[in-house]
Amino acid sequence: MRYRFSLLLLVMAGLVVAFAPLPVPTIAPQERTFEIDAHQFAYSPSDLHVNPGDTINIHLTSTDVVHGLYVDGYDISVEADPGQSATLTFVADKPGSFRFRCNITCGAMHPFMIGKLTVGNNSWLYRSIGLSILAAISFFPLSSFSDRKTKEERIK
Ligand SMILES: [Cu+2]
Repeated sequence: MRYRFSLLLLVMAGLVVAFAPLPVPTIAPQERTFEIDAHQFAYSPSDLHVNPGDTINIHLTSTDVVHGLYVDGYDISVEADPGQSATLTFVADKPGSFRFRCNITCGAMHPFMIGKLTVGNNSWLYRSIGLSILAAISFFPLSSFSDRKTKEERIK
């Protein structure tokens, strides 16, 4: 009986950790500008962090051949000619992690020309850490309790 109750409690705690809405920090949307250099075969910087609702200006400058920048999930792109800049402006209204990549074939290593746009914090990371901690905590008392139970049953 106590075993069932603690199991139920753990399942409920697990559901809370997995699905409860995180407190949303009230950050007013801002306008952010990123100067990104594109060259064979990388972006610099290649890791962008923004808050949901931010207006993003990406100034893409190519320092060698023609490069593009396509943002997965947002389906938007921009193209920069050699030595030129181009600007991509959009509102980061979808939270999550998105890859951006070159969409103009620029050479042998072109498929590896990628970067990452993170909109908001990665809540799934925190949730999975929370769940694994919960699993680690729950394993010991539950297993010792079920051991005791089987011993009692064996005595009968
Ligand atoms: Cu390319």
